[in-house]
Amino acid sequence: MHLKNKQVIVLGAGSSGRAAAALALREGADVSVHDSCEAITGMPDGVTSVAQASQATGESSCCDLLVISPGIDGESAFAKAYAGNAGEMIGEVELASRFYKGRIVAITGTNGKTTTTELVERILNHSGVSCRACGNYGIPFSELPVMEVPPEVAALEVSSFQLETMVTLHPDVVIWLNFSADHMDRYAALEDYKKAKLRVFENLTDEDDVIVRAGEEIGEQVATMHTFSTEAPADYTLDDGWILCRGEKMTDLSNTRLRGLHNAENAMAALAACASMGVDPVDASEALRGFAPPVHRCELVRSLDGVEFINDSKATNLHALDSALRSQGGRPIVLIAGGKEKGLDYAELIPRLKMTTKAIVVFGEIAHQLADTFDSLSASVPTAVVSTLEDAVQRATSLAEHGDTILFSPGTSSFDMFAGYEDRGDRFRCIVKKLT
Ligand code: UMA
Repeated sequence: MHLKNKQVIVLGAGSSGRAAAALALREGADVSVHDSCEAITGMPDGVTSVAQASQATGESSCCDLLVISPGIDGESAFAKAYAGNAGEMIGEVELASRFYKGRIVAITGTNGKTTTTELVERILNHSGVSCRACGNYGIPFSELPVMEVPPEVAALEVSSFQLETMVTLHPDVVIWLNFSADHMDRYAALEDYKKAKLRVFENLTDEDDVIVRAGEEIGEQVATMHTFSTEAPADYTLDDGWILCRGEKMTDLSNTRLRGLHNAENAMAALAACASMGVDPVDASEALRGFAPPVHRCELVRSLDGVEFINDSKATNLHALDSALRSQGGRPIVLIAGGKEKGLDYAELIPRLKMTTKAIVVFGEIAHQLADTFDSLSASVPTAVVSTLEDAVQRATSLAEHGDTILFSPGTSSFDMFAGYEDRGDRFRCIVKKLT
């Protein structure tokens, strides 16, 4: 793709917009960044900033290439106003892929993407192949092609939002971890969310590899398939704490800090992807020693009077909440859940809640809705409604006894009360650390 002297509009002045603008500028384009916010800061010199952009601004703008940020819905009137006068509309990840010359391991799924992305990055770097985590997690993908020495491999976490606007993106390896409902505030139907995610396979050939959880419905693929599962027959399986590759012992998970079945599957997926990239299995297993999962994902904050406080603020959907409930080693759970309304039906978790929790504390925009949903549990599992996270921690602490776990796993987004899941998890950690 040649951008010299082309008019490029980048829609969205967040981290991906900034990186896309810098890349287009480096390629010699005439770049402007438009955003509906009050004021735009931090853009590279030479980029024109257009703040308070609206549908009307879009209708009166024109460009050769429109690069849209993942947080902006391509179907919104705002985006469509710009797209109507653009030669081509693509996303930031697609733009980066047109200039990045290395190999790509694309990681998608509803949950576990970030841990798996970190694992792929760690294993490859340990094995002497330079790799950088980027995309939905880590740095924006567009930062890679402008590096003085770009890494040989991009461990590219891709969200459905980023895949919606891909055209030619062609990963060498795709990891598909799992699929369940999420982002129902952006998609009209679950099928639309899945359709966006499935686009990751669109340009694969028989020279590529797909790593997929056994039983996932991803359709026919021309690439070579490798399966993993802790429950079903697969190429990578779990036996007595060991990851087996086609029946042969490969990695002893007790040498790592990865806990829970979901993390075993994340490790299997990363090992399989790295094997496809030619990494020796012994090197790969060594790289996992001492690996600590990223914060906000079933993170043990502290133990106080025999009660464990777990921060799982990253659980922004029900699949993640379900995984957390399954991963507490049988300790009775006092669950703290709730947050922004995003169209998820917590009723599907009732059987699991009945088995694993002793009390539930709900807060946030959907607190009362959740209390109604959990009403049928009230005989065995009482639900308390509170208004702040501080109150939620206090109430959960008063309900927990020695040997219990207080699990903060909201099951939905944080934007009703916080700047993001990190902010929400940091607040939880801070409140818990102050408990006496
Ligand atoms: N904006 C408008 N008009 C609108 C809507 C938004 O101008 O109608 C502007 C906002 O004012 C803001 C910008 O668009 O300035 C935000 O763009 P963005 O949300 O795409 O934010 P970025 O900072 O570029 O972050 C994005 C990803 N965000 C989303 O997908 C929502 C980040 O994923 C990603 O890390 C980053 O690019 C780098 O690639 C975050 C995320 O929450 C972590 N992802 C979702 C998730 O994991 O569930 C998919």
